[in-house]
Amino acid sequence: MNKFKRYTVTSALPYANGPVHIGHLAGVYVPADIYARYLRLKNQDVVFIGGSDEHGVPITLKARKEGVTPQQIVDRYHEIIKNSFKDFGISFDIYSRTSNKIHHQTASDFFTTLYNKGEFIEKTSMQFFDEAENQFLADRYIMGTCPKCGAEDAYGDQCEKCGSSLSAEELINPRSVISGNKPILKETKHWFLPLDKYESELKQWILKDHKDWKANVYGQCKSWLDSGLFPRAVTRDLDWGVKVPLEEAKDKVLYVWFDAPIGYISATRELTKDWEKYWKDKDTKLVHFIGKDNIVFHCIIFPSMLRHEGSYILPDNVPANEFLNLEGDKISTSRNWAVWLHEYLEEFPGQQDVLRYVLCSNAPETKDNDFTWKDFQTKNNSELVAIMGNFINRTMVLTHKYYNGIVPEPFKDTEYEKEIRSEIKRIKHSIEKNIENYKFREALKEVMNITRLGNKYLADTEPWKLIKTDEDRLKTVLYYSIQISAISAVLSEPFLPFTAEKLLKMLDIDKPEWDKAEDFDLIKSGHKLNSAELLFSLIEDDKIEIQIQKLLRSKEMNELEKKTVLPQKDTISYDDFIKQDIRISTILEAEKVPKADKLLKLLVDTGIDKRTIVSGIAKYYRPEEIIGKQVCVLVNLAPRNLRGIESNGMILMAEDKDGSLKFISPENACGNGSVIS
Ligand code: B3M
Ligand code: ZN
Repeated sequence: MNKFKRYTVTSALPYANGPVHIGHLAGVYVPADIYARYLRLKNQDVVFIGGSDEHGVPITLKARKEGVTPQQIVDRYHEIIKNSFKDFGISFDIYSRTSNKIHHQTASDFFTTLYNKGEFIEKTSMQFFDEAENQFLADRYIMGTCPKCGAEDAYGDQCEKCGSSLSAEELINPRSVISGNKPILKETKHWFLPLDKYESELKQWILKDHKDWKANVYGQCKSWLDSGLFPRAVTRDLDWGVKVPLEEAKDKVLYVWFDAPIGYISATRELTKDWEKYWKDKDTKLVHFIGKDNIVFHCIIFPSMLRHEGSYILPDNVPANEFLNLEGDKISTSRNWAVWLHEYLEEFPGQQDVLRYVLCSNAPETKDNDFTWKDFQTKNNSELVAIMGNFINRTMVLTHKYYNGIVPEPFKDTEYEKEIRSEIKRIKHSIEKNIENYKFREALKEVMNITRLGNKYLADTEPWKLIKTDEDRLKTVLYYSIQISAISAVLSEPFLPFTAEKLLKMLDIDKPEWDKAEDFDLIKSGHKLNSAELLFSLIEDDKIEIQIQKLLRSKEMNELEKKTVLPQKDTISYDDFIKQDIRISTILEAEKVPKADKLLKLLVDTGIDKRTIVSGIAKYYRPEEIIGKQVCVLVNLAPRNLRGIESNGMILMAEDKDGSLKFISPENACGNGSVIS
């Protein structure tokens, strides 16, 4: 790791059109935070950059849907996202936003430099245009049938069903997302980055020089490069975004994927006057943490921009993760199939590290993975509580019990202590190697091995027996257990920062340096420990059940949305229709039918007479709430016998999508017996 003098660590800028969920966390922010925290503990010069992506069609579409301005949307979600990251312990050095002035300036200048160097191709072409709305339909403003898989709701840039990346002209039956209209084609001019011209340098840089990249990243790049690159438009006919700094393009903005990655640079400028060394010095290691859907932008397009601007370094690595699913299903904002960070923080206060732990140990590093609430509970109860929490607690309690919390003087090391020293050294080295190779799951496993080792040590040496038989040995065992506790506080910090802090407080020491965390003298004999506190607590079934129920409700709502209206029945004649005699009637009495939980027995005034009707509405109405209500009654239906009661007619009901029944009542009171026709 000594090849580099400093580190610039970026994490994808989330669109400020919704809150952050566990998929974002597991894919990007948890690994990036572990990496940045580790580097800081190693005394490296590091900036960890984050911010909201506030441009692009996802923002304007959301604003349109809610009838507010794009600025209102980004203001709202930027706050939510920023606060939830902070409360979750994502240790950004800056969390900025792309609507900032400094960003508009930086992105605009970047474009100008490329423009002045003659990098762009200018091209006039026909693009979809919504005549009624007087607007070009860029990216997600256009939908249609996917030419690859036939899905009817593919966007102009991508089909979410099959994952193909598309261009708008390929869509079958294109329609405007704004009006639903069939678009026309209209001429417009745009500026393109000639990726085809960069193909061979990209092939060299990625396929030859970066064989070290993760297999999923390398593989995706290879398939892009193998199928040939094309010029890519970096301007759009939209009014929300960074204005194109050209007189002839006053009504156009930069493509969101042109300006967003420049946001990393703008944020660094905002953070420090010394920003250039983090972006322009070849002794700086630039690492982008992203999700797999962002690979092409960070491995092909942005590096091409950086290289041809001329003054910037290129990323050393782009450790993209695959996707995290939730309870076996793809996480989806529109279907509300997600665990939202801001909600988790409210519902599990003080338990940030449990989620950090579960997301890291389950991170989709090499393939898509699944988050389940049951697994969350198990990982907490049988790993965090039973291994780490248990060891620390036993060590604290024993030291308080036998030595009033004062760290004893060790007597003499045996073979066992020598083994512990070398095992801790091995673990520490393995954590380092794994973090530096972006294998955070493996690293976390090793972190747990520290206290696993501690537990075994206590079980093997049995201090509770030693107190009677061999106090010298007892002192040695407790001394070592305390050192193991301190070592685990340091080495777990990147993963479990809240726990590490709590543990250091219990041990009453300042955070030791990473490199010291293999010495067994982080805490001196004679030092007094603070009182013991539990590091983790058991998560009971009912807490998990609440979360599962919450997801089930989402699922039900989605099913309902999906249910379509029944098709129309066969045509009937007017004569058929007027055979039905339907009258406005008032319910006079209502009572439950014994032993029939669906039925109510009603007495209704039909205007013609007062009669009894048995109706299957008991699940939807209580008897006392419907007395006096006016309803529609089919009065000439042949009498039927229901549970021994003769029913003379039928109350007309509307059946909702979920199967529930609702009365059809006149808008204003009507005379009983009024005919419905
Ligand atoms: N906002 C896309 C995303 O959230 C985009 C990332 C920008 S990183 C410069 O997937
Ligand atoms: Zn498709």
